[in-house]
Amino acid sequence: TSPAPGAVHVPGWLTVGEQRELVDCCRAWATGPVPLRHTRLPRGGVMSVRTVCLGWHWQPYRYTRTAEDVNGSQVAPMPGWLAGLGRRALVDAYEDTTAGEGYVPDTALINFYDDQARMGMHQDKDERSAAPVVSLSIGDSCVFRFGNTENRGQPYTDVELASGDLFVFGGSSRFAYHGVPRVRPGTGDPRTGLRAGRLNLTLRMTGLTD
Ligand code: MD3
Ligand code: FE
Repeated sequence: TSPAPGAVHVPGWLTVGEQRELVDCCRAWATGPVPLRHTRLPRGGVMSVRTVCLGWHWQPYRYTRTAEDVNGSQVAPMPGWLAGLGRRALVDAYEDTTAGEGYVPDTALINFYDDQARMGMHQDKDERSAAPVVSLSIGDSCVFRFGNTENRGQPYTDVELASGDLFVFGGSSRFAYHGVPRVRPGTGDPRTGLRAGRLNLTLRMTGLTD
Protein backbone atom coordinates (compact mmCIF):
# COMPACT_ATOMS: atom_id res chain seq x y z
CA THR A 1 0.00 0.00 0.00
CA SER A 2 1.33 3.45 -0.93
CA PRO A 3 0.52 6.55 1.16
CA ALA A 4 2.46 8.90 -1.17
CA PRO A 5 4.35 8.77 -4.49
CA GLY A 6 7.45 6.61 -4.09
CA ALA A 7 6.46 5.48 -0.58
CA VAL A 8 5.52 1.82 -0.24
CA HIS A 9 4.51 -0.08 2.91
CA VAL A 10 4.86 -3.87 2.77
CA PRO A 11 3.42 -5.34 6.00
CA GLY A 12 5.05 -8.57 7.22
CA TRP A 13 7.86 -8.53 4.66
CA LEU A 14 10.49 -10.09 6.95
CA THR A 15 9.90 -13.66 8.14
CA VAL A 16 10.15 -14.31 11.87
CA GLY A 17 13.42 -16.16 11.19
CA GLU A 18 14.88 -13.16 9.33
CA GLN A 19 13.76 -10.87 12.14
CA ARG A 20 15.42 -13.13 14.73
CA GLU A 21 18.69 -13.09 12.75
CA LEU A 22 18.57 -9.30 12.48
CA VAL A 23 17.91 -9.03 16.23
CA ASP A 24 20.98 -11.19 16.91
CA CYS A 25 23.09 -9.05 14.58
CA CYS A 26 21.81 -5.83 16.13
CA ARG A 27 22.77 -7.12 19.59
CA ALA A 28 26.32 -7.69 18.33
CA TRP A 29 26.51 -4.29 16.61
CA ALA A 30 25.09 -2.60 19.73
CA THR A 31 28.18 -3.71 21.64
CA GLY A 32 30.61 -3.25 18.72
CA PRO A 33 33.38 -0.67 18.30
CA VAL A 34 30.90 2.20 18.67
CA PRO A 35 28.22 1.09 21.14
CA LEU A 36 24.53 1.92 21.12
CA ARG A 37 24.10 5.43 22.46
CA HIS A 38 21.61 8.27 22.91
CA THR A 39 22.64 10.83 20.29
CA ARG A 40 23.39 14.28 21.70
CA LEU A 41 22.00 17.17 19.70
CA PRO A 42 24.07 20.31 19.07
CA ARG A 43 21.68 22.51 21.08
CA GLY A 44 21.98 20.36 24.20
CA GLY A 45 19.11 17.93 23.73
CA VAL A 46 19.46 14.16 23.78
CA MET A 47 17.49 11.83 21.52
CA SER A 48 15.26 9.34 23.36
CA VAL A 49 16.06 6.56 20.89
CA ARG A 50 19.39 4.77 21.13
CA THR A 51 21.30 4.36 17.87
CA VAL A 52 24.16 2.38 16.41
CA CYS A 53 25.41 2.95 12.86
CA LEU A 54 27.18 0.79 10.28
CA GLY A 55 29.34 2.03 7.41
CA TRP A 56 29.06 5.69 8.30
CA HIS A 57 28.41 7.19 11.72
CA TRP A 58 25.56 9.66 11.78
CA GLN A 59 25.83 12.54 14.17
CA PRO A 60 23.64 15.58 13.86
CA TYR A 61 23.95 16.64 11.13
CA ARG A 62 26.68 14.83 9.19
CA TYR A 63 28.18 11.44 8.45
CA THR A 64 31.68 10.51 9.58
CA ARG A 65 33.75 7.32 9.63
CA THR A 66 34.74 7.75 13.27
CA ALA A 67 32.46 8.49 16.20
CA GLU A 68 34.05 11.56 17.81
CA ASP A 69 30.83 12.12 19.76
CA VAL A 70 30.94 8.64 21.38
CA ASN A 71 34.41 7.12 21.77
CA GLY A 72 36.38 8.13 18.70
CA SER A 73 36.34 4.63 17.21
CA GLN A 74 35.87 3.72 13.57
CA VAL A 75 32.34 2.43 12.89
CA ALA A 76 31.76 -1.20 11.94
CA PRO A 77 31.48 -1.82 8.19
CA MET A 78 28.19 -2.08 6.31
CA PRO A 79 27.82 -5.79 5.51
CA GLY A 80 27.34 -6.72 1.85
CA TRP A 81 24.45 -9.03 2.74
CA LEU A 82 22.57 -6.15 4.38
CA ALA A 83 22.97 -4.02 1.24
CA GLY A 84 21.64 -7.04 -0.69
CA LEU A 85 18.61 -7.17 1.59
CA GLY A 86 18.04 -3.51 0.70
CA ARG A 87 18.08 -4.31 -3.04
CA ARG A 88 15.60 -7.15 -2.51
CA ALA A 89 13.41 -4.72 -0.53
CA LEU A 90 13.26 -2.31 -3.50
CA VAL A 91 12.42 -5.11 -5.94
CA ASP A 92 9.56 -6.32 -3.75
CA ALA A 93 8.24 -2.90 -2.74
CA TYR A 94 8.19 -1.50 -6.27
CA GLU A 95 7.26 -4.88 -7.84
CA ASP A 96 10.01 -4.28 -10.39
CA THR A 97 12.81 -6.81 -10.83
CA THR A 98 15.19 -4.00 -11.86
CA ALA A 99 14.41 -1.62 -8.97
CA GLY A 100 17.46 -2.72 -6.98
CA GLU A 101 19.99 -2.07 -9.77
CA GLY A 102 22.58 0.45 -8.66
CA TYR A 103 21.24 0.51 -5.13
CA VAL A 104 24.27 0.09 -2.89
CA PRO A 105 23.36 1.37 0.56
CA ASP A 106 26.58 2.24 2.38
CA THR A 107 25.11 2.96 5.80
CA ALA A 108 22.57 1.48 8.19
CA LEU A 109 21.14 3.48 11.09
CA ILE A 110 19.75 1.19 13.75
CA ASN A 111 17.40 2.78 16.26
CA PHE A 112 16.19 1.10 19.44
CA TYR A 113 12.99 2.46 21.01
CA ASP A 114 11.99 1.68 24.59
CA ASP A 115 8.39 2.30 25.71
CA GLN A 116 8.99 6.04 26.18
CA ALA A 117 11.10 6.73 23.11
CA ARG A 118 9.82 8.98 20.34
CA MET A 119 11.20 10.56 17.23
CA GLY A 120 10.13 14.10 16.44
CA MET A 121 9.12 15.18 12.96
CA HIS A 122 12.21 15.69 10.81
CA GLN A 123 13.58 15.38 7.29
CA ASP A 124 16.60 13.24 6.41
CA LYS A 125 18.80 15.64 4.47
CA ASP A 126 22.33 14.69 5.44
CA GLU A 127 22.71 12.27 2.53
CA ARG A 128 24.10 13.51 -0.80
CA SER A 129 21.89 11.06 -2.66
CA ALA A 130 18.20 10.93 -3.51
CA ALA A 131 18.23 7.10 -3.53
CA PRO A 132 15.40 5.50 -1.54
CA VAL A 133 15.60 4.80 2.19
CA VAL A 134 14.67 1.24 3.19
CA SER A 135 13.13 0.93 6.67
CA LEU A 136 12.73 -2.40 8.51
CA SER A 137 10.79 -2.64 11.77
CA ILE A 138 11.10 -5.38 14.42
CA GLY A 139 9.44 -5.74 17.82
CA ASP A 140 6.73 -3.49 19.22
CA SER A 141 4.46 -1.69 16.80
CA CYS A 142 4.57 2.07 16.55
CA VAL A 143 2.67 4.96 15.10
CA PHE A 144 4.70 6.25 12.18
CA ARG A 145 3.74 9.78 11.11
CA PHE A 146 4.32 10.46 7.45
CA GLY A 147 4.09 14.15 6.60
CA ASN A 148 4.66 16.50 3.70
CA THR A 149 7.79 18.08 2.25
CA GLU A 150 6.93 21.66 3.31
CA ASN A 151 6.70 21.72 7.10
CA ARG A 152 6.62 19.44 10.17
CA GLY A 153 2.87 19.86 10.68
CA GLN A 154 -0.24 18.89 8.77
CA PRO A 155 -1.05 17.39 6.41
CA TYR A 156 0.28 14.05 7.64
CA THR A 157 -0.86 10.44 7.67
CA ASP A 158 -0.43 8.10 10.64
CA VAL A 159 0.54 4.53 9.73
CA GLU A 160 0.95 1.58 12.13
CA LEU A 161 4.32 -0.11 11.64
CA ALA A 162 4.50 -3.66 13.03
CA SER A 163 7.20 -6.28 13.43
CA GLY A 164 8.45 -7.46 10.05
CA ASP A 165 7.16 -4.47 8.11
CA LEU A 166 9.11 -2.94 5.25
CA PHE A 167 8.70 0.69 4.28
CA VAL A 168 10.50 2.18 1.29
CA PHE A 169 10.79 5.94 0.86
CA GLY A 170 11.75 6.90 -2.65
CA GLY A 171 10.76 9.55 -5.14
CA SER A 172 9.20 12.68 -3.66
CA SER A 173 8.56 10.92 -0.33
CA ARG A 174 12.33 10.73 0.25
CA PHE A 175 12.38 14.29 1.56
CA ALA A 176 9.08 14.24 3.46
CA TYR A 177 8.92 15.07 7.15
CA HIS A 178 8.35 11.99 9.30
CA GLY A 179 8.49 10.84 12.90
CA VAL A 180 7.45 8.26 15.47
CA PRO A 181 5.03 9.83 17.99
CA ARG A 182 4.53 6.62 19.99
CA VAL A 183 5.48 3.01 20.49
CA ARG A 184 2.88 0.43 21.53
CA PRO A 185 4.37 -1.58 24.41
CA GLY A 186 3.71 -5.31 24.45
CA THR A 187 2.75 -5.62 20.79
CA GLY A 188 5.93 -7.33 19.57
CA ASP A 189 6.39 -10.99 18.69
CA PRO A 190 8.54 -12.82 21.28
CA ARG A 191 9.67 -15.29 18.59
CA THR A 192 11.90 -12.51 17.18
CA GLY A 193 14.00 -12.68 20.35
CA LEU A 194 13.24 -9.03 21.13
CA ARG A 195 11.41 -9.11 24.45
CA ALA A 196 10.51 -5.43 24.65
CA GLY A 197 10.86 -2.28 22.62
CA ARG A 198 11.13 -1.58 18.94
CA LEU A 199 14.04 -1.89 16.57
CA ASN A 200 14.20 0.03 13.29
CA LEU A 201 16.90 -0.35 10.66
CA THR A 202 17.18 2.20 7.87
CA LEU A 203 19.43 1.47 4.90
CA ARG A 204 20.65 4.47 2.93
CA MET A 205 23.04 5.60 0.24
CA THR A 206 24.99 8.53 1.65
CA GLY A 207 26.47 9.63 -1.68
CA LEU A 208 29.69 10.30 0.26
CA THR A 209 33.21 9.11 -0.49
CA ASP A 210 36.22 9.08 1.84
C1 MD3 B 1 10.99 8.97 5.19
N1 MD3 B 1 13.67 6.55 11.72
O1 MD3 B 1 16.28 7.07 11.37
S1 MD3 B 1 11.83 4.83 9.83
C2 MD3 B 1 15.47 7.91 10.95
O2 MD3 B 1 11.34 4.29 12.89
C3 MD3 B 1 14.03 7.68 11.16
O3 MD3 B 1 13.29 4.81 13.60
C4 MD3 B 1 12.31 6.26 12.07
O4 MD3 B 1 13.27 8.52 10.82
C5 MD3 B 1 12.31 5.02 12.90
O5 MD3 B 1 15.80 8.94 10.35
C6 MD3 B 1 11.43 6.15 10.91
C7 MD3 B 1 11.11 5.41 8.44
C8 MD3 B 1 11.84 6.45 7.65
C9 MD3 B 1 13.20 6.51 7.63
C10 MD3 B 1 13.85 7.42 6.82
C11 MD3 B 1 13.11 8.25 5.98
C12 MD3 B 1 11.12 7.27 6.86
C13 MD3 B 1 11.73 8.16 6.03
C14 MD3 B 1 13.71 9.14 5.09
C15 MD3 B 1 12.95 9.91 4.26
C16 MD3 B 1 11.57 9.84 4.30
FE1 FE C 1 14.27 9.94 9.51
